[in-house]
Amino acid sequence: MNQHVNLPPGLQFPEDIVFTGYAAPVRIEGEVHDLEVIGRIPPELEGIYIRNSADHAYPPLHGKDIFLNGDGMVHSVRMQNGHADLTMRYVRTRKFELERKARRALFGAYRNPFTDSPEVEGEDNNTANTSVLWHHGKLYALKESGRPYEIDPNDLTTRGQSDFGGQLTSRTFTAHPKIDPENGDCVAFAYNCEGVASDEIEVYVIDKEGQFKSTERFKAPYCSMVHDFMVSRNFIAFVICPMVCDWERVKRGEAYWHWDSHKLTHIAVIPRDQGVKAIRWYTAPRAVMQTHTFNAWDDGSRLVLDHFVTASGWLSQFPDIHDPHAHEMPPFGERWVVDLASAGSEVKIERFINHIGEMPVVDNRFSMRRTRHFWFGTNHPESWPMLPPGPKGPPFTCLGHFDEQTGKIELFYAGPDSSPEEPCFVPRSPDAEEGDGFLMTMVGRRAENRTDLVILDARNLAKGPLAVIKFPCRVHEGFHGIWVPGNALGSDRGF
Ligand code: V55
Ligand code: FE
Repeated sequence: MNQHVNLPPGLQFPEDIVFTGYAAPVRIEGEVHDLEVIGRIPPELEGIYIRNSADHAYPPLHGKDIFLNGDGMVHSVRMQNGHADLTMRYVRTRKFELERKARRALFGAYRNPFTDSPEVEGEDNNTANTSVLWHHGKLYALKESGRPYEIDPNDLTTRGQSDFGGQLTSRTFTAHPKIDPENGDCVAFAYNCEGVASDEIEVYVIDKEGQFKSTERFKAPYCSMVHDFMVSRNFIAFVICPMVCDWERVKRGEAYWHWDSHKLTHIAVIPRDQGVKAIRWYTAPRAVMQTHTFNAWDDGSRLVLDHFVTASGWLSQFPDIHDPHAHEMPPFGERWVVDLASAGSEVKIERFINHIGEMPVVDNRFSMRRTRHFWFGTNHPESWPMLPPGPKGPPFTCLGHFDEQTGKIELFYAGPDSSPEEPCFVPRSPDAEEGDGFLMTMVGRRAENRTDLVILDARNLAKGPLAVIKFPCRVHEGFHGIWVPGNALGSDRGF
């Protein structure tokens, strides 16, 4: 409770779910060397775990905001010889720099330039807050509404906005690029290529030196949020969901996205060897929203898409245009099968992980082919109590591991008042078999207002942590992270 309601407003964050409790802005930058370690960090773990988060630097211009609109704050935990060091640093976006100078928020609602202060008209609102990409020896902070920001992997300082040396034609770039494990190509895309409400999508192949091998453009059936996509050995697939953007609504100052369940969910299938000229469109049997993807694979006659899917949009943030009272539905793990041989356009849907979950992960050395192991964040209310909902809904209490060969799901329960975040798989060695390695995740210790990084045996989650790396403070809840092996960073980085 705010006990100072009789004082005039100064610099205060709102008293709502986005800005209080474990979700409250942290805003602290710096380093902590030699974190406390309970147990033993496996000696194979030599490298840096890096992840992105949305940590509002200033109270919102219009009194409230959604959590997706916080400023990009990158956290890294560098591990070597059983030691761990934490670094936390804001991405120096144009938005961050302008607001820091003004000592207040200047940009308004999520991605809506019509709600910004006049003094930042025409300025880039990118928060760079969603994920990080390590490719061609460079680290980038990504947000789907703008261009990448290059970050120094050593100290997380910002080198500047990047268009990959003039090669990126879109004004935007996805936060979910995929690396092809066979040749190191980065397969990526951009939507809203021409800015607000644009229905243009571009597809890129970037080689391991950072050179664009191809840029191709196609039009979506309507403008919608294309947060993630899927790549198999031979195909690229986009699931176009009716989380729509309409220029007139944006111009009136409304939310950037609305859920329109009267529209169809479309699937675009693009053969990687032929590109967008050979695009084929399929339709899902009902209007649903893809949240995040595990992986895709094909076997000549079928294209298989494994992902989390919800029967509604993200209604707590982006309203339903037909039913303002509609409830947000939880995501389940679904397998969508596209029959490549058939002339029809329907996809077959099965619930292949019958758990509410999100933040799906596979062993990326085996992605684009059929994988055996699947990890995700989840809950198991029959065994362990749910936690009070935060801005993203109920926090996870568990991580799950689905072994498709045995058909079993094994859970790691993080403990009372504890919430794991997106897991990150790290192989034990470059040539270890699929799934042989570690799963690491930030864990919110909510009662203590603190965060840990927990390391598990990826194929034995129920055994509990191999190591718990304790932070002396809370770091803001995040979205997506990666592991960069020390040998990829080179000896000039101290590895
Ligand atoms: C997502 C996250 C975003 C965003 C749009 O997780 C979609 C989905 C952190 O920002 O802007
Ligand atoms: Fe995401």
